[in-house]
Amino acid sequence: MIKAFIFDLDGVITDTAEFHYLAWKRLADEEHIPFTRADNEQLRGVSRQESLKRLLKGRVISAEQAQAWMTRKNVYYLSHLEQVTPQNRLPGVTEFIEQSRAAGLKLAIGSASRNAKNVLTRLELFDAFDIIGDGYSVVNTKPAPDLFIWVAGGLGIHVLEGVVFEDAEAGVDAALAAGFLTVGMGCANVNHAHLCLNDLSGVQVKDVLAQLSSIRG
Ligand code: B16
Ligand code: MG
Repeated sequence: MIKAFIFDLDGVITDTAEFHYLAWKRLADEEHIPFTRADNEQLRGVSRQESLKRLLKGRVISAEQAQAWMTRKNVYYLSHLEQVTPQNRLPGVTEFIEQSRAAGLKLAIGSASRNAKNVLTRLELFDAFDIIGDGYSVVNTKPAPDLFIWVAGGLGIHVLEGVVFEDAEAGVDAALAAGFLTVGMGCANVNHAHLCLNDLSGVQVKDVLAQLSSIRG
């Protein structure tokens, strides 16, 4: 029986990928490292540290320099976050959360971001979830299953009782490795999920539950 929905944040509840791009791009330009929007797609859902590693494409920098660059990128990112309001919730999110609550489901966030609580506060959704797993919750980040298992523990559910909504390949990989049912959002990089939705606009919770329940039988 499905008891909980666990949502990734960036790409599912809101879209901060553009802000991540602008922040990494500024850093890359300052350091004369080529970085394109296509490169940015490879950073979806992975941690800040892994993002830097992918941006560097084999270039070697010291641990101190890496730390300083990540801090600088985050300062740039935070300056973009200042413009985030509830208007930045993705289509259908508000209604889908309300429907899920009305259906008696537990709700959680499972995000790789260390800024997740800040973003949720700006979206006025901090109190909408029973538990928030973020970039501080576990050591091993997506695609490792650890974060979603941590969230399931906090919710008091078995992994077989949860559904993870994810927009990133690494996120669906993590949820599948943990044993959850998965909904791929945006469909581009997530066609290995059990179900795929373009967005949550007009989506009925009862239909999602019916389709996923039929998969597990
Ligand atoms: P931060 P999600 C992820 O959020 C982003 O998709 C990814 O691009 C970013 O590198 C990661 O958070 C870490 O973010 O620098 O804020 O800690 O999709 O897992 O909600
Ligand atoms: Mg995401």
